[in-house]
Amino acid sequence: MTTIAAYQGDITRFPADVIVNAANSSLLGGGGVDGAIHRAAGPDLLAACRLLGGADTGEARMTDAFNIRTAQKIVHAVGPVYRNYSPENAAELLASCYRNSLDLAKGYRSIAFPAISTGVYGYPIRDATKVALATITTWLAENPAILDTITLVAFSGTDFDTITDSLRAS
Ligand code: AR6
Repeated sequence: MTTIAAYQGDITRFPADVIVNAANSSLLGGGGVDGAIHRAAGPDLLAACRLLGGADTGEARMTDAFNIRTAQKIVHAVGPVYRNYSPENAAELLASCYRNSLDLAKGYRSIAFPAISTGVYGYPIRDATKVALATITTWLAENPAILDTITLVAFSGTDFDTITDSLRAS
């Protein structure tokens, strides 16, 4: 039985075997949660990311967590820029981020996701949370008893409220 939980705070300090980064397709860092993860993990993370050669929207790649001692691995997922797609295609690409991240976390016990694409990439938090929860639920049906906990990490209080509302309704 896998627990789906919500947490408000900084994902770089959240204890989970795998933490997910909301990256861009260069995988070379940026602002938002990406910047926070690179600052906390240290320069070895950038060196590791350079070797990955980027990733397309909807894809994910895994690295070590370096100086982030609360995690073992970081998954770098590239979410869609919301305005660049139809809502249906954006949802499919966001779902693909969650699915690919969960697939990479097989072999670990816990994973924590930030609200991918809902910052500078402009995906409405409520819609993004629905996609996240639907994708996680489907993945769990196909992959039972692999993970103990999947945590959705909100940075702001309003995002946390949206996520807990959606969790309660699901
Ligand atoms: N812990 C948890 N969540 C955070 C943190 C943190 N430390 N910092 C921000 N968030 P964003 P995106 C939340 O913009 O929309 C970067 O430059 C934030 O409040 O980080 O996928 C990349 O390099 C929001 O809810 O990611 C890309 O170029 C969520 O994380 C681009 O931004 C995602 O916001 C990706 O944009």
